[in-house]
Amino acid sequence: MSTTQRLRIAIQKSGRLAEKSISLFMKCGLDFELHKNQLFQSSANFPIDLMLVRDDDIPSYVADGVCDLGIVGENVLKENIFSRKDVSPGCIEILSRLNFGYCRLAIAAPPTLNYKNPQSLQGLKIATSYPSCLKAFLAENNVTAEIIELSGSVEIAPVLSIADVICDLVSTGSTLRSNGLIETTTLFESQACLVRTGKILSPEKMILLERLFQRIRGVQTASRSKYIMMNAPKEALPQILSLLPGMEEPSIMPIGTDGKKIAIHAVASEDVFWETIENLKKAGANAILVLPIEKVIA
Ligand code: PRT
Ligand code: ZN
Repeated sequence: MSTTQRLRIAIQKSGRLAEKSISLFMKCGLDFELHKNQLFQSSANFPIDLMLVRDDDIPSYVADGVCDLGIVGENVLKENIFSRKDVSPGCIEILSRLNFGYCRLAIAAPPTLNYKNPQSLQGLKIATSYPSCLKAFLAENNVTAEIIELSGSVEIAPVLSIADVICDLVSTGSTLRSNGLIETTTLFESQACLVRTGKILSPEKMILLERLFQRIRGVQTASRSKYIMMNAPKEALPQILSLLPGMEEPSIMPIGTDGKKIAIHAVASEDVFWETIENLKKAGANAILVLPIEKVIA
């Protein structure tokens, strides 16, 4: 098969999204012989080549059609779109949010600043690696402030008196806490997303994209679904069904000889929490089993 009929997907080479991006494709059944320091990693059992690059470059590779797809944080995508240097909105499309790489872009300030709302930023110096997102946020709030662009270690800017406050990515919040900063307004929430180029793809590539996307959806549905089995008295069935989240068309089978007990098997489309299991037990269920699901194809 010629390379033009293989899908090329840009993913982060190393960093927070790298491992989970590869693992998503592996869960989709794709095999890769991973060669370190090689730009392209080809799948032996699906016509896909992964291109391993810095995350900041992914939006422009996808927008230009160098790659057909990419996995990138929404934060990086937004910064590229707001800056309009390499990427304009129609050149790239989010196909799916991938439920990893969660973070938020937020303003953080020293407690002495007494930050109340975005207007508190008027006339201040703000350090950030996201100047275009910050510029758009300040304009939206009619605030004039000086943006100090830094490529890393933004959190130390206030202590070095380079800036009064910062605008940075936050995940657990521990970096801010250890630098004596308080998280305030969130500009936006972010997670890793699958993006596709706005360029027209050949019919062969569209078929590959649809096959891959179906597998990704299957992996995502499976990761939040559980297979649940239990036994219960027949009369407890209505209450049991009301307790189970997103349970569709359960299989109900009589067990024993007196017709008083049933076995219930079902797929729950949401996680099954311990509280739910305790409530099922109170409703009369026993021998409750909750199993992970590997693949779901509707
Ligand atoms: O080398 P390359 O350019 O590819 O990678 P990078 O160093 O620019 O990015 P990397 O690997 O650090 O992050 C990749 C992506 O992960 C980001 O673009 C986000 O989409 C996502 N992500 C999720 C995060 C975080 N969580 C995160 N916590 N990116 C960065 N951080 C940093 C943040 O900047 C701050 O310094 O972690 C610190 C805060 O973390 P907490 O947990 O202490 O709040
Ligand atoms: Zn980067």
